[in-house]
Parts: sequence; structure tokens; C-alpha cells
Amino acid sequence: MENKLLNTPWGEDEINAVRAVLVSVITGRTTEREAQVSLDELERLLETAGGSAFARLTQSKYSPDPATVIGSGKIKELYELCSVNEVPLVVFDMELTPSQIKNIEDALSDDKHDVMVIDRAMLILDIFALHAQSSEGKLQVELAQLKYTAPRLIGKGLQLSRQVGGNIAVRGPGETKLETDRRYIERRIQFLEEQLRKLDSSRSTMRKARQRSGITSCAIVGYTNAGKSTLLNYLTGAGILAEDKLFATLDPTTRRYKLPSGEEILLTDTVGFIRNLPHHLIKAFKSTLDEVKYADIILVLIDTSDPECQNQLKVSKELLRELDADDKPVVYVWNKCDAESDRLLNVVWDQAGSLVSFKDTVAVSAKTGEGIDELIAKLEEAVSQGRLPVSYRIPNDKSGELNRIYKLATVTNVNYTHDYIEVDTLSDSRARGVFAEYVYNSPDNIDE
Ligand SMILES: Nc1nc2c(ncn2[C@@H]2O[C@H](COP(=O)(O)OP(=O)(O)OP(=O)(O)O)[C@@H](O)[C@H]2O)c(=O)[nH]1
Ligand SMILES: [Mg+2]
Repeated sequence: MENKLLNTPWGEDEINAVRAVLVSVITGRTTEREAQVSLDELERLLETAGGSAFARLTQSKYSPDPATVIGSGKIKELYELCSVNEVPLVVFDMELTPSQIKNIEDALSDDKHDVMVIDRAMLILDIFALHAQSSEGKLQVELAQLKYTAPRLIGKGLQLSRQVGGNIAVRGPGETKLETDRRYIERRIQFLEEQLRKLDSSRSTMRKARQRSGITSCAIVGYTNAGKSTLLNYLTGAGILAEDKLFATLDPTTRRYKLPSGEEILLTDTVGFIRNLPHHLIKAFKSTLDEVKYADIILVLIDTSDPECQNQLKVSKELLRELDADDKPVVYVWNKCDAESDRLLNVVWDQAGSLVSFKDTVAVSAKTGEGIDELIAKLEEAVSQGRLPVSYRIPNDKSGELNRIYKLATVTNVNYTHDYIEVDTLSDSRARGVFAEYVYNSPDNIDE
């Protein structure tokens, strides 16, 4: 059999994979091209979840039908496509309500053939369920699935959904199975929210301790598959799974990294971004994404080998704004420069002026190490951003504080007097806060 979509013979994986029709509605706000690009991505998401795309169906419709999204003619076409080819799964590249899912499933199923309908967010959550490793990650995914996916499965019955859709969208994190019993869901949601609250408070205690320790933290963010984990692995040997799959990483990983100046910083690899991420999903992964929100510096990675890299950058910038993290020092990193150097040059020269300022960008290959030295230099620059000359007076009986100052600030001069130690430094806002009681001369109080 020929796989028409991919134009290749079926491989073993494709034969075992659950086949699905991908559906997109082109509304007034999207173009045909944008819809196809988004469908390409949906196809990759489906493959990551263990499915394979059988066909695509698109409809231009200024306002989607409230009951079935696509019109009745298209529904009929979809019904024929699924029943003739025995396709059990349909994935819509948009957010569907539980009743829309039920209506479409009813219209596509008959006594001989059941069809399961899911949307983009359900598919993403399914991949998260497969990839969650930490207990916090698993709790977050299960909670998001109970709130989002479960109500969308109730109409059809979970057993049937499993049979029909080959488990796609109905897996729970780890070995657990997603439940759809209403009473169970309510109790479980309460339990998970309580557990997550506890974890969140211990995470914020840890974060505060980290802030007090004065080590600069840097979050590596960017579109899924941009190479974030590969970069952290290259720099620190973190050993994180990095592969050519969407959302390979769900849980954040933090490692120490020593800059050439000798200063240590913390680098954190984070969950990838993707276009059309529903707002409630961002909220569901709040504590994971807080790593970005509370970082001192943001390193945005863009995959230059992806023809859609401009959009990757746009989505990353939008999500940073949504996370309230867009006012921090940012270093834009054009990754995979070993793969597509021509495009890289075009991107940097044609687009940097309008999208990012050229001086903040650097081209690297996290795979070969090309450009990494320049990246580190940019990082050092960003770390020192916001440092001001400040002098502290430390009473002699607290001389131990001097060691801490050495850790948190750049010391330019030390003068021992009879009553105190006078230390001239370059201090960032955090160091100025930590040693506020010792400040005797800084630009802040000179202005007063
Ligand atoms: N050619 C080339 N490939 C790279 C480079 N950096 C990463 N890759 C590949 O890109 C794919 C994705 O890399 P990851 O490090 O997993 O990407 P990520 O951003 O962590 O992705 P998610 O965790 O899935 O969001 C892998 O197959 C890497 O080997 C690079 O500089 N050059
Ligand atoms: Mg990763």
C-alpha cells in the first residue's frame, strides 16, 4: 500500500500506527499556507503519539459551524473517507468543545465503524503524558487531562475510545490510565490540586533560597525541537534525552555552568513552546514555566533549519510576554547553523532588524559546538548587565560576609579599617538587595 501523504511505501511503524485524518478550518484569520504549516506540525505531533496521518481535509469557512465546526457537506466527505478506508481517528487542528466532539463523532460513526475525534490540545496532552518523568510533571499532566481531555471523552465512553483510537489521547502519565468517571474526576482534581500546591510551595522555597544565594539563573527556552536539551547537554553534559521529536522534554532540568570569568550560573532546560497552545494549558504547567518567569536571563533558541523559524521566534516572544518574562535580558540564539547556513544568514540579515536587534543574536550549533564561544561571551555580557558600582561597609565581627560578597558581586577593591571592611564592587540588583544593610555608597542612595 502507498502512503499517499508521505509518498513512501508503508513501513512497519506505519502499519501498526493508528491512522488518522487531519482536519483544519481556514477561518478569516488564517491563510491556506498557515493552515498547511500548522497541519505539518499536527502530523508530527500525531507521529510522536504513535499515529500516522492518512489524509488531510481542509475547509475555508469564515465562521465555523457551532455544532460540528465544518459544514454538513464536509462532514459527509469526512464520513466517506473514514468509513471506506476504515480510519478510526480524526484530529482537528483547533480547540473543540465536548459537545462539538460528540456531534462530530456521532456524524462519523455508524453500526459498522466507530470514529474517535480529538483536538490538537488533547494530542499535545497525550504526548506530555508519555514524556512526563518527574512526579510534579505527572501530576500536572494528569490534572490538565482530567480538566481538558476527560470531559471530551465522556460522551463516547473511555473503553470505546481506547479500542477505536488505539490509546491516543486517553493515556495517563506513566502506567496510569486516564479516568472519565465524573465523581472520580472531581475527587481526583481536588487531590491533585492539593498535591501540586504543596510541591509549588516547596519549589518556591527552593527558588527563594537560590535567589538569596545570588547565583544568576538562565532559562533556555524556545520552540519544541529547537535544540534546547542538546545545548544544555553540550555545555554541562547533563545527559538529557534529546531527540528529533516534539516535546521530548517536559520536566525542567537545572545544571551549574562555570563562565570563563569564573562565575557560576544556573542553566535550566525547559518544556518547548508551540503555536496555538491553549491558554489553560499554559496555566496548567504554571510551576514548570515559573522556571522561565523567575529566571534572571532568558536564552531563546531558534532552529534555523526549520523553514518556519521566523514564526518560531514570534511564538517564543509571544509566550514570553504571556509569562511576564519579556522584560529580562534576552540572548537570541540561532541554532543548527551547521545544517542550513544560507538560510541562517538570510534570517539574521533580513529579519533581525525587525524582529530582534542584531547585537543580541548569535549563531551556534549545539551539535558541533560551532559559535558556542560567542554564545558564552553574550551570556557573560547579559550576566553583567544591570551591575552598578556599589560599596559596602562590613563590621569587622561580620567579616564572613566578605566571602558571600565575593560570590555574589564582582569585587574591585577591599580596604580594611579599624571598625569595618570597606568593599567596592560591581553589584546587580539582587546583590544590592542581599547586602542592603551594608551599602554605604551606591548610585541608588547617591541620587537621594
Ligand atoms: N544539525 C543539528 N541538529 C541539532 C542541533 N541541535 C539539536 N539538533 C537536533 O535537533 C533535535 C531536537 O533536539 P533537542 O535538543 O531534543 O530539542 P529540544 O529543544 O530540547 O526539543 P523538545 O524537548 O522536544 O522541546 C535532535 O535530533 C537534535 O540532535 C544542531 O545544532 N544541529
Ligand atoms: Mg528537550
